[in-house]
Amino acid sequence: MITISKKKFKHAFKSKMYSLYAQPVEEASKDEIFRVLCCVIKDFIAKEWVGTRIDKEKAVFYFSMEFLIGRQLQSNLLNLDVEHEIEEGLKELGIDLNEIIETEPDPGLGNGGLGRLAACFLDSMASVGISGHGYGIRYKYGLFEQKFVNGSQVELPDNWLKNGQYPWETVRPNRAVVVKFEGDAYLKQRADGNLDVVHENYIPVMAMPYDIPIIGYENHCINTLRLWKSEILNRDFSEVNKNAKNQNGSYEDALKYKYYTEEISQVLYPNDSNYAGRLLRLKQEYFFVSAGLQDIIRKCKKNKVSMRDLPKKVAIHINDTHPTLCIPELMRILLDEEGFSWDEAWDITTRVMSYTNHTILAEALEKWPVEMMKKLLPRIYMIIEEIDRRYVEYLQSKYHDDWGKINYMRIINNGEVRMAHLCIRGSHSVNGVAKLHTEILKHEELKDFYNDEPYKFNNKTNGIAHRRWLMSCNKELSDLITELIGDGWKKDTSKLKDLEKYLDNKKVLDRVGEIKYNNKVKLADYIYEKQGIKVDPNSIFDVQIKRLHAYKRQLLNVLHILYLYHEILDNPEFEIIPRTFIFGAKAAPGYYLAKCIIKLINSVADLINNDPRVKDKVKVVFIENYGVSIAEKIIPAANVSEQISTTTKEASGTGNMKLMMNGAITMATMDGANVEISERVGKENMFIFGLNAEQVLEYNKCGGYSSKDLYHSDRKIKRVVDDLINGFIPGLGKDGIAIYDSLITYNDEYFVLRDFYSYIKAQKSLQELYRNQDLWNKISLKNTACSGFFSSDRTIEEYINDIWFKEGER
Ligand code: 26V
Repeated sequence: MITISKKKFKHAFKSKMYSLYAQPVEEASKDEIFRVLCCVIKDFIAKEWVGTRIDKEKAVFYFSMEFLIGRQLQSNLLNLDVEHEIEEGLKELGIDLNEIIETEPDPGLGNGGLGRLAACFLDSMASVGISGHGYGIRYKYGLFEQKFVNGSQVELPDNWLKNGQYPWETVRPNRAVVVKFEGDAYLKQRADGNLDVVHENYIPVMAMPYDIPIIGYENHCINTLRLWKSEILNRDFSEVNKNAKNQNGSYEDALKYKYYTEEISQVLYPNDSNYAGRLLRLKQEYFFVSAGLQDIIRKCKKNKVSMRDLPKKVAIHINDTHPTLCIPELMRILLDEEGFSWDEAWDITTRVMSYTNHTILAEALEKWPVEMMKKLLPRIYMIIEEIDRRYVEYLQSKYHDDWGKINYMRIINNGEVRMAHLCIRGSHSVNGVAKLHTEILKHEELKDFYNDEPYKFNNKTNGIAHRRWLMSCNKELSDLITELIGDGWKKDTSKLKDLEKYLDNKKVLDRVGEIKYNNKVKLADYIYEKQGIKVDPNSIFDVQIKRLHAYKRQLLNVLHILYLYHEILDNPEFEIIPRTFIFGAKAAPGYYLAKCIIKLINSVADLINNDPRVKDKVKVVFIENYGVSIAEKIIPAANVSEQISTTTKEASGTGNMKLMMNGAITMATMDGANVEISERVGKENMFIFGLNAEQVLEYNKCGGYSSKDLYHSDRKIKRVVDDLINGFIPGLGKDGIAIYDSLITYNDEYFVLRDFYSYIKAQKSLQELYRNQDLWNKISLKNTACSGFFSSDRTIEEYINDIWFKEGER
């Protein structure tokens, strides 16, 4: 283990301050202190950060367009087990570590669940000690910064790199590779009769790797997240220059070329549900896939791994369909550069690749126009065409003339390349991210594929890095747990179960309540400081934090708030335990309805928070710019976890797991991983409501229920819906009309009104439970005790055993 004594640390810190900034510690700004601290830590780990060790063990490469890693300082200190020494050392230098932790920028290189899951997986791969690495894009601008102006969302660029350099990264110019776009690709007959592949007049783009260390928990294992930046190719790659366009052209051409290359890693697409078929997005996808694969092949060669043995040494994971091009790119390398036959190359490729599906929303499925792909990636398109041709041949041999089925399943159809189909065909494993989601994939969305190759399909219920989401963000609770059951749970979260011994221990339950209260005070301070709203830490903190999307039904939550407001106005004696409703959510910039819902929540907040008749019994807070760092403040303070998606629509959810682990009680539909949560904690220890999966699927088959009938037949429903359009909510304006239309004119696609009463009823029972603080704290502790299953260490072990490693490979 790396050991850093306080003395050694202080010495290193002071001298690093001089070498970087030529000044003594006393003169340094917080940002400078932060940067120096990062350098000192990087120096300490330098010897142990050795790369992939592919000669000795099999390596996993996790390809993802998004890695939402969050701040690294605290997590690195924790995993290196040096937090105490460094905190004390800094204190002696007059520096408060917590303040420095807060100055770190939060790299927003992801949209939400999928990107955060990738980050938790990196943490777990390092912590269980496998050689598992991430490949992604070093976006200059991450997910936009959200501001509210008159209650509406406004997006500002997320300039996380500020002065150009992220202190945790190391650039490795000697590992740069060239990615080729456009040009002409064709087969040419050689004198001996064999075919050569020619790709000429292409546009070369340089992929520059920036490495971030991923430190395992107390285990010496340091892996790498390698993010690629796109740059112009300005060195003498003579081989490349021979073939490439734009190397000797005009000044204008040079500018165009510069723009063409640099644009690729400029900005993360802020949309996580609506696939738009943009050329730049396809460029991004091929850019990092090709760079990553060339890098892997280079590593293998350096370590004398024969290409035939690739599946024994390398597992490549495709995180949703965005890195699908891994499949044809590996085929290209094996066919064109390594001289394999098609069948050999295909066998190697499918044994290396595995794929995770993260959504069944039809609008998120990637389908690229053939013409676009042909022009941008001529050689890759030829290979996809051949994969499709052979697939059709295979399907025909099996299903004969059932062209309905064949056309439905094939990869290229109607002038589009369907990425999910390519992934399924080109991988040996296809997994969903929670039980229900996987069942829906097998029996509904992908049923033809499942019936055809059932052995490929499996479930891997998501998980979360408990080190970040409990040990770091909720130290007080973490210390209490250790005091009660020892610290074995930190490396084996199934031991959290031992907390059940204390479920009837009044003293322990009081401490659980006290810790929650302390966390609520901290959050209340943050809310006051940032948004000027006073909230009462004695009220119930009811939290819904996730991307804004119609299917996630923030609207149901706010309609319930309006319902309570009416009840209070109707009857000043209305019995209600004071509640603070806390929202955090970003809407995709082009998602109109989602933005209207943001405006609605903010307008309702304004109305209710300032109405003296409410007497502070209800407060509504929409926390601006929700992201990883803000989640770390909200989650430990939550009493209630709102997981209220339309059943079948949320593939898994991971916020639900974080909140449960921190002792929040879940209000949920039986959707995604809420099902597994209920299996672990018991239905009696959560609040379940709403249509179940069969009912939703049934309704969807027959066009839904009639929201108009329900609206006209129920006074209370009509009242809250009418609030959207009758001026009851000041400032809402036309945004209310769009929401009204989604519910009434367009027949409430997400069953908001259909589930309304069921939700209200569940909310009433929740309030009753809160009256009994002992019982509430008991259930809160029970939630933590039963949350061990949701550590991503468990998830990663399952990926290792069932997908990435065969017997003897670990
Ligand atoms: C989709 C698209 C569509 C095209 C434009 C860019 C873009 C970017 C991201 C995505 C991913 C959407 C899928 C996703 O994030 N799914 C979430 O994955 C979580 C981790 O498995 C899971 O917990 C959530 O339930 C699921 O919604």
